[in-house]
Amino acid sequence: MVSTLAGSASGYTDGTGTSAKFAYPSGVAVDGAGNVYVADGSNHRIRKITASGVVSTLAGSAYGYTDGTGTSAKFKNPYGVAVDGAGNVYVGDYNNHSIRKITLSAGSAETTETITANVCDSYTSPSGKTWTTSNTYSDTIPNTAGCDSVITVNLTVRYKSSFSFAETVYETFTSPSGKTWTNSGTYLDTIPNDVNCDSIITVDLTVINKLFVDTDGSSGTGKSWGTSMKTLDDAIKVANATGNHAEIWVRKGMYYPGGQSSSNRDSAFLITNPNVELLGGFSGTETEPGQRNQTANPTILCGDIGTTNDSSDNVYHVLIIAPNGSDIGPNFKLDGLTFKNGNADGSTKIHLRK
Ligand SMILES: [Ca+2]
Repeated sequence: MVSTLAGSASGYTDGTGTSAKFAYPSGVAVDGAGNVYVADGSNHRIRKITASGVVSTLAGSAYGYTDGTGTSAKFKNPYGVAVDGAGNVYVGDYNNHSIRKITLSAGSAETTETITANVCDSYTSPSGKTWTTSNTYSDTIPNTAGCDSVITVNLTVRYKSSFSFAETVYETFTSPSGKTWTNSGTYLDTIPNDVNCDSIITVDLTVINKLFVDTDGSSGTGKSWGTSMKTLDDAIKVANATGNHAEIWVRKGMYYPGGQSSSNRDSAFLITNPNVELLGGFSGTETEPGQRNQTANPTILCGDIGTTNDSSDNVYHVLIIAPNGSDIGPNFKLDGLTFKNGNADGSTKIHLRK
């Protein structure tokens, strides 16, 4: 049965188990307490692995030759390693052509290191302590030689969770996991994370799909009466682009395809979205279509472009409904609108204005 005590990809990282990295480790040796010493060749360091898999750097730093303590010492591609009964470590220092000796200073903390851990729900430290909340912890790992290791654990704990929230959006909602919904409803979604600590969310979704148009208003985004769009052309363009059920609420006033000053007789309000509700007769304060007084607030779609009261330059068609490749949908509706002054006196086929 083979298992991995420590290490993963090539690199240099102290840590626990497979979160630690080595670069071409060669010799290994084990002391009486179960600590493993590794000649970490291409990192030019001697690494120590405790019996519970915590990897630290015993000695060495950059490529070189320096005697000293801990990381102030330097090796060149250490290759072999051995440990005696007193805990002294001997290193075959390959490219320094020398045998190096590492003595342990008894009586003081042997190693101090920091572990960063991201876990799901709980974390068990090398000494057996279990923590369930994110924090910075200190832990002491005793060993039989009395040379304790003191570790600092920067712990981030994430929890398997489920939670609900209500969301009101315009047209579409993209969930944290990337799903997109375009209709009101209650949806379940699973958000995975990098420590396999999934969150299950329930979204109570309200999708608003109204566009507000007011020829006397400002050129807004159309999401409310206060931010209405100025032209019906723009609102229809937005509704056509989605293909979703969209209501266009048009305040009282005169609306000309392409604008009153246009000279293009082929201009028309062109609806290609088969699920549009085009509603007129609003005063600009309503929250429900049933509140309209269409007689008092006429919404007029007018083809009298160019010279006013001269029909010879008017548009051929005020409104064209041409859903792309389908019939109109169940939501399609025209209501509360007055059409006038189209002049279909042309002799050719309809030219659709896109
Ligand atoms: Ca005219």
